[in-house]
Amino acid sequence: MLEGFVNWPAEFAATYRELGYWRGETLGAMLRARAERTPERCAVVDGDRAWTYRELEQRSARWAAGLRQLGIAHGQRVLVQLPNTAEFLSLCFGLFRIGAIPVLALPAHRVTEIVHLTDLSEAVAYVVADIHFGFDYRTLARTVRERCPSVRHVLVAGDAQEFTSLADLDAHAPDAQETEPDPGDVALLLLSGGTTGAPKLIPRTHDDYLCNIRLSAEAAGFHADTRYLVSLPIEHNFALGCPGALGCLYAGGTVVLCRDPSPDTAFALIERERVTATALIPPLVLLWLEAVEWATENLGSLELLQAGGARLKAETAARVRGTLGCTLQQVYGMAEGLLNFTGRDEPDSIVFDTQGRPVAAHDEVRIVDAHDQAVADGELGELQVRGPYTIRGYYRAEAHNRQAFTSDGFYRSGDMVRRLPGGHLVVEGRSKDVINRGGDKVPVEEIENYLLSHPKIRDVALVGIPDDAMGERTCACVIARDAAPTLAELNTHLRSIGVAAFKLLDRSVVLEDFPKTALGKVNKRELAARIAAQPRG
Ligand code: J2J
Repeated sequence: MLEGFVNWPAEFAATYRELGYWRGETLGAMLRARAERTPERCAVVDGDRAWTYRELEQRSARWAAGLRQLGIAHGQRVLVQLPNTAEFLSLCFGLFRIGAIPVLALPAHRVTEIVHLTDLSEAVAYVVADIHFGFDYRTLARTVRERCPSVRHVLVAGDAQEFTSLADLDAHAPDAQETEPDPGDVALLLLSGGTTGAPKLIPRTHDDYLCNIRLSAEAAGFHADTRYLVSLPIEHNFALGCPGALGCLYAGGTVVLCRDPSPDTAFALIERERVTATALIPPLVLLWLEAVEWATENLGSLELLQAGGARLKAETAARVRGTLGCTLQQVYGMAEGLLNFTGRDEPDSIVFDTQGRPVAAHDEVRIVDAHDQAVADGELGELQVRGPYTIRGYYRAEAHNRQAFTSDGFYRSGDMVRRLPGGHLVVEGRSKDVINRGGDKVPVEEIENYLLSHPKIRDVALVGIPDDAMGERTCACVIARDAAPTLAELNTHLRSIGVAAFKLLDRSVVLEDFPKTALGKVNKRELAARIAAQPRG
């Protein structure tokens, strides 16, 4: 058992097995079974390359052998930061086969996040692309090598320079005798978007993640003819397993990889590859709806658009069928587990105005007040959940887990929701200090701490300002020491620390003091309302 992993209590595990949520299968075995059933079907399309199920399976077997040759063993962690490429899949399945654990970072992450995740997971290897969107990840890898003693190997997709080429893994003959991990073992570590402070890691087991994948593939109606476009970063839970790329492989369909979700790139792929389904965050839904007006590509193959990550406006939801010609499915999910989907056949009032219902009958969702007491249906409260694919604790985060989970094992989501009589949930807001910038989660405390190290800042409060396109944007409210810092100065400071671009500030204002609550804390609600009412200067 991986140290730092919080397992489900034995009686819950037994129930989940008995009820068929956990089926004792590993992710590697899932792919093998598909490759045996339909070896010649196309599993993955990446640019001009297309791999059948047999090819993906065989490649992952060779890569598993290559990874083992490097000394990477069962239970060890490997930090993976790749763009949406076929290599991501052969690497992850190679790691799954030997029981090594991919830690999934986003391509947008920079040195601060990567060093933190590497140290937290004590990753033995770091896998990157050479250059993606003008950024040279080998530079980042050099810093990680210097600062993180656990990292023994850097593997690079493309021009490896002084590092090991990922393509070299392909030269190995598969091991005759592989030892399968246990289905109850941790299969992967996902990144949390929703916690306060430094990013946390979310351990998902083979059993629980396959349950997540299967239930979401069913809810999305995936089948062998599904052609799923990976528009969002594949490392994100939504694009990876809800149902995402893995759910598409589970259903025996074809995964089409898209390097970026711009309409230019994505529409061309939808036409060329006859894509049937994809998933987007709300600002991209808006962008695609606008772009359709002038697009010349034929998007007629698209049957299903999933939208999630942040609240989709009902008016936007209502435009999807008429403009893109496909069914909309709202998805309210979290990397910690719980998934809610609207049904493909549900009435517009549900699909436009709610964020769906839990996908498992044994998702135990309770909506509570500030004292953890259940509120009546229809009342606003915090969503807490436990269930067959919801974690019982973050990885190596004992102190944080005591706050983030209740004593009876419910995850405190921090989401403020309302439950309608039919069980559908409406997400109204958040009790946690995280700004949801169109699906990208900005951890407030982390950014405030970085800003406090700026010499011109005496005090700072980061607030979310409502925004039509993004849902929220960030605004730093600053009390200056003397001369006021400009927005550009603050962002230069954040950049020099090395944070993901989506965490840079959209706006800054300088104030004399902050409004306070009765308890003397900064009243962020009032602060945000004041800023929102101010014209931009
Ligand atoms: C409002 N808020 C939402 C929605 C997530 C599918 C879809 C999204 C994620 C995800 C995911 C929302 N409306 N439709 O993992 O599998 C906010 C909530 C939630 C947090 C989780 C998936 N869908 N949210 O966004 O782990 O606040 O996962 O708790 O990144 O996003 O963030 P994350």
